[in-house]
Amino acid sequence: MLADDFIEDWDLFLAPYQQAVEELKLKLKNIRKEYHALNRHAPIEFVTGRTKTKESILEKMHVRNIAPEAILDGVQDIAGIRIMCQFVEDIYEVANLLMNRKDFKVILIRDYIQHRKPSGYRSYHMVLEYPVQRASGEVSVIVEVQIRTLAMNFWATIEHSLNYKYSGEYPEVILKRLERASEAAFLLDEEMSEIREEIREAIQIFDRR
Ligand code: 0O2
Repeated sequence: MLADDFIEDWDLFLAPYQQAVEELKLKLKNIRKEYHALNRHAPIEFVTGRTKTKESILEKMHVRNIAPEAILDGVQDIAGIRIMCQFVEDIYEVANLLMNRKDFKVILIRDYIQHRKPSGYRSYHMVLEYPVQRASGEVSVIVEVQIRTLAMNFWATIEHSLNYKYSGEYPEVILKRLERASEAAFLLDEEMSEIREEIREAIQIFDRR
């Protein structure tokens, strides 16, 4: 059986995921606002969100050999939220904040900061079970939250584009450069963490102007 037969109406299937992404984006932006209102350093720099398209869900299922019945377990990032932070320390502050929320449940954590992927990818992933209120009642959807610094995001965005270009089969020279760039992003994060108090004060002075 094909996933296309398994899911009769894709718009209907994706609607709760879209709602979850919109609601979570708003909630996270409000956390940022709250910090600013209190004149405190906001651990969230900016938030983006997207729902995977039918085509990209089908592609992931094909590449990973996921059976149609296993779509919900196999594709956990149909709804995806990305939270960008200035400092690595902010990532763990945000993770802690999310862990203590009552409006959803954190069901899985993948810390690719402590355990960098072989590709050089670093990011903190949380999988949430998020209840969405629909006209038909409550539906629980799975949302993947990626929390990263701006440097981690820069590297991941570039690597993602290159991955498409080379279909994951990088020439040796590109592979080496990506490794070096990942190390450079790591060092940049370390340097920024060292001087974060200075940077925080400077930003607060600038914001008050
Ligand atoms: P897209 O287009 O960003 O949506 P598994 O690897 O099987 O344990 P799974 O489901 O792949 O688990 O989850 P994982 O690896 O925790 O997270 C998947 C998502 O993380 C990817 O989604 C990417 O967004 C990001 N990601 C993971 N590894 C890398 C990497 O090496 N480079 C980059 N640039 N991003 C990565 P998709 O669906 O693959 O892509």
